[in-house]
Amino acid sequence: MSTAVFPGSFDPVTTGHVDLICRASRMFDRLVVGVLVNSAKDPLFSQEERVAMLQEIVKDQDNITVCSFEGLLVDFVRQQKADAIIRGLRSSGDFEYELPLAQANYKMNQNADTVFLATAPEYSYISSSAVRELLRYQADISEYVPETVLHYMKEQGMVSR
Ligand code: COD
Repeated sequence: MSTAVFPGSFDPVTTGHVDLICRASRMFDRLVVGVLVNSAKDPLFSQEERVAMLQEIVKDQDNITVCSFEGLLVDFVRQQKADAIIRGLRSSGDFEYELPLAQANYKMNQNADTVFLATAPEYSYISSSAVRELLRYQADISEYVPETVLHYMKEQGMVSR
């Protein structure tokens, strides 16, 4: 059985992340979405909220699980008995950042290669940091986040539209 881990901060999960999750889940028998604990000093959403939103989003997809992890990614990958790490590439800037990470991870665990998926063009401008910035100005983020996240933000009074 092939298993991949899709790690990230997901603060918050975006439509770009969800596209990648769906595509990766078709490539592997099992996909584990790993939410990094303490990814930022002052996250927009707690780790429990990020996990809960992701779980709601993937609830109908049997081969996807969502877990939080702390420490080194390679240790989480070993613990999950995964064969691959999924990462998304939006631009050459992402590549510059991701390549040394993938190489360092490979050096620490040769049993799990990093697999890069090119972002679908319609999501290439989307990032969690853009969502956080737009929220500060109460701008429309409906194209940036899945309905589950938008709904949660409305409930919390974080967005008005
Ligand atoms: N479309 C498609 N993919 C996207 C989009 C989009 N619009 N936006 C983001 N993505 C991709 C990103 O490229 C990334 O691959 C993934 O989604 C997750 O993104 P983020 O921003 O939520 O998560 P990151 O990049 O902050 O995650 C960083 C890790 C948690 C993977 C990293 O910090 C880590 O591994 N930490 C553990 C410690 C460790 O092992 N460090 C490595 C030492 S060498």
